[in-house]
Parts: sequence; structure tokens; C-alpha cells
Amino acid sequence: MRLKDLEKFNTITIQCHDNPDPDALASAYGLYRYFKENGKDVRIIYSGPFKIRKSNLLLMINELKIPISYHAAGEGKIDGLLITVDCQYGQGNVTKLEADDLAVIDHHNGVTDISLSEIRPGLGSCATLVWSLIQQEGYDVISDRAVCTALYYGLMTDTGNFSEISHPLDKDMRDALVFNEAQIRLFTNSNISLEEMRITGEALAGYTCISNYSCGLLKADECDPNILGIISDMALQVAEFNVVLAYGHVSGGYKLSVRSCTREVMADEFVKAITNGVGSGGGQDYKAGGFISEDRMRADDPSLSIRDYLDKAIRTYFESFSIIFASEYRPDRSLFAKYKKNPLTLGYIDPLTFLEKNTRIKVRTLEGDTELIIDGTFYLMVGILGEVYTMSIDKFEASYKKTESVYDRQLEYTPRIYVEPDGRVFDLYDRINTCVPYGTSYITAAKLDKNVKLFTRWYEEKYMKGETGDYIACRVDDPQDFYIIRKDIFDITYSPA
Ligand SMILES: [Mn+2]
Repeated sequence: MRLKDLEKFNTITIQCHDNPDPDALASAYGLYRYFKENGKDVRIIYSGPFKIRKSNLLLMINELKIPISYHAAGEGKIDGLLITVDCQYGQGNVTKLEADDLAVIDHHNGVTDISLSEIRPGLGSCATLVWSLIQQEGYDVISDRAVCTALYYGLMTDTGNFSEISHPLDKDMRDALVFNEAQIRLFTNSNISLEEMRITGEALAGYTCISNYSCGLLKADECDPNILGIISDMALQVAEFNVVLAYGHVSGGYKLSVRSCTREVMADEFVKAITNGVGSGGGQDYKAGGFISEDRMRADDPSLSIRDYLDKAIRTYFESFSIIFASEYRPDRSLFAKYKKNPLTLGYIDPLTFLEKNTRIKVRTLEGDTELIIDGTFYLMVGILGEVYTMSIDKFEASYKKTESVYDRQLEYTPRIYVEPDGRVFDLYDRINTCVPYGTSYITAAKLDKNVKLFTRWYEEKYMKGETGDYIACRVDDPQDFYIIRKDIFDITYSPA
């Protein structure tokens, strides 16, 4: 859905979920300003048993002049269009109001039969979704300082001060917004209420430890997600814990905040495993967040408690993989077969065609950000799924032939380059040239029969993850140079030799 599709309505009411949080307020405000500029009769409301009293929310409303009003139950039907933001109409966390027409804009998991809906569960905040929707229609967000500040604060609080961000669009918004720093500082320093301080203290005091795995588990009373981040940050400092999971009930399920300080567990991978099939999760190597849906968790066993679910999921996770150090690995070589690389067209980019030498850049892809300095010695290669990696020009010249064809693969997110010092942004799609490999190269590889974490010889800080069905490969001319190739990539890239 595009916002344009909602412009046939002249009277529009935007509803935040009950107990609004900064993300709901920010999302509503972004939409409000957009519809206002388009001449609509628009307002923002919220309902539920409680009126807003948290000090950071009151400051946000007053400082940014967000025109939100409380709608008591029984005030009657809503005229025109009702849009629920940061929540979905009919779900438990938002009071159901009658209206002529309905729309939903949200970033939580869920299915709705409302046709006017835009739901993107991969995003860290609903603010990010609103940012992209209003920009798509040409709204000049950057000139609207109050909206920028609101959107920034919405994303910030929904992602544990940005530490749990995983989607590149979230990062794009964070880097693009021009916000009022003094106001953000003001809101941040009024963040915790006395009640939340009590919740934090009780969660810490009630810790449990999953034996054998140095994994701390902390249960908090219902609270803002950013309080869970405070709890997990604090608990990770305890010597006995290498991995920490703080969780608390929210409408429809449980929010999780995960921290890790061991190289053998990446927080985002851990939270994805714990929420697999029952919710969603993501983040970075050492900090991540997620959500577990109550309905999906209890699909088979209606009496299952979250504590038992987590205990089992965490043990299953730790028992599901083995760790391989490439330099010491002595596998049964008879399980390895020889494969040859298919002559696939790849993409490459010569950064010197549009950037100066010695420029510090950040390459943003769906997999994450990589920082580099352009020194004239490498090209950026674009793999078959849009993954970007560097290759020395010497190696490139020896292995690939440049071709004239146009790069035409569909990518879920187009890689971008950010120039750190001056903020320039380059969309890479139109700069991708094509090449094909010379000759044939060979590897030996074996299919994995269990999950592994592999520390390559070149980088022992961070593992490559391999799942059952992926391949562990090594170069024919260097038998200790082990690495992992994902099944889907392997099947396209290699054939038996
Ligand atoms: Mn949200």
C-alpha cells in the first residue's frame, strides 16, 4: 500500500496503541504532518484505560507539539478513515473503535484482513516505515525538524538505543535524519520512571542461570522494550554470564533483549534461533532483540510457559552446533568431493570511478555494514544474491574477464556506499559492471550434517555460521583454508567435477 491510496479519504484519524510509546507517537506524527500538508482533516488519538504520564512521552508531546488527544471508550464511531499505527486493528494492545474505513501501518508480525495495510515485520521501528512511506510520496522530511526528531527517537527507543537494529532501512533513516540533539538528550534523561526502576531491580534480583551455558535469564514485569535493554546490558557485566536474555510480556507475546560477550555466540544469530517459527528477531553480534508471539509459541501446547519455552529453546540452541577452528580442523577427507565453479556472470564496481583515493566509506548491504578505505587496490564484487565483498585488482585481473552486459539481477535491497566524512550516499545498482570467470576453478566440499560455527584461518574473532545442508569447502591448493558456502549459493555456483 502507498499513502496515495489513502488520499481518497478527507477525514482521517490516526490511532496509536494503548499506552503509546515513542515509536507510536512518532509514526502518528509523521503521518499527521504528511496528511495535513495534503489538506486533509486529520487528528491523532489514543485510547485504553490509562492516560499518558511517563515524563519522556509528555516532554516529547510538548516539545515537538504532537497534537494527540485521549479518546475515551464510548465516545462513538469515528468518521472517515481510521489508521492504527505501530499496532494492528483488532489486536489486544489497541482499543477497538468503530470507523467507516480502516487502514493499518505497523512493523509487528501479524496477519490482517484489512486490505489497506502496510506491515513490515523486519523493520526496527514503525517510524522507519512511516519515514519511507512519506518520502515515497515526496514529503520533504528533512525540512521538518520536529518530525525528524520524533522519528529518530521512535527508532532509538524501539531498538535499545539503535543496538538492536538489523534492517538496512533503519540504518538509512538513522543516518539521514536531521534532528534536534538537545531535545533527544532531554527525552533520554527522563527515560526511566520510578516504577521502571523497580521493574529493573526486581528483574535483576530474580535472575536464573541456564547451567552449563553461562546464560542468564531475567524476567521483567510488563514494561517498555528499552527497559529490557537496560536490564540485559547490566546483567551482562556479571562475570558468570556470557550470554543474557531479558524478557517481558507485551500485548500478544514477549519482547526479548539479548546480549552476548563471547565470540562463540552472536546475539543476532542466537535471537533468530530462539524465535524461529514463533516470532522474529535481529540485531548485531553482541546486542539483539526479538519478539515471541504467544499464540504461535502455544500452538501445540496451550499450557506452555514462556520460562519453559525459553529454557528448552536455549538448550537446543547450544546443543545444535559444533565449533570448528579451521587451522586445527582434521576432517575425514573421504567425505569431501571435488566441485567446479560455474561460469556465472558477477557484478563488480571500481570505486575509483566515482570516489577519490583514500576516502573512508561504509558499504551497506542486507547483511550489514562494512567499513573500508578506498586505496586503489581492490574492486567491490557483487555476488549472485547482492552480497558485496572486496577483491584485489590483481586477483580480479587473473580470475575474471570484464563483459559488456548490463547487470540485471533483482536485489531485495540495493547496496549503498556512505562516505563517512561528508555524508554523501551512492546507490550502487547503476554502477555495477559485469564479469565472468576465466577458465575453471575447483574446490572440495562436503555437505554439513549438523550446524557448525567455523572460525576461518583468516579471522578468528567472528565465526561463519553453517547450517545443516550448507557446505564446508576448502581450496584445492590450500587444504586448511576452510570456509562455509550457503546451500542456495552453492547450488547455483558449483557443479560436481
Ligand atoms: Mn514500534
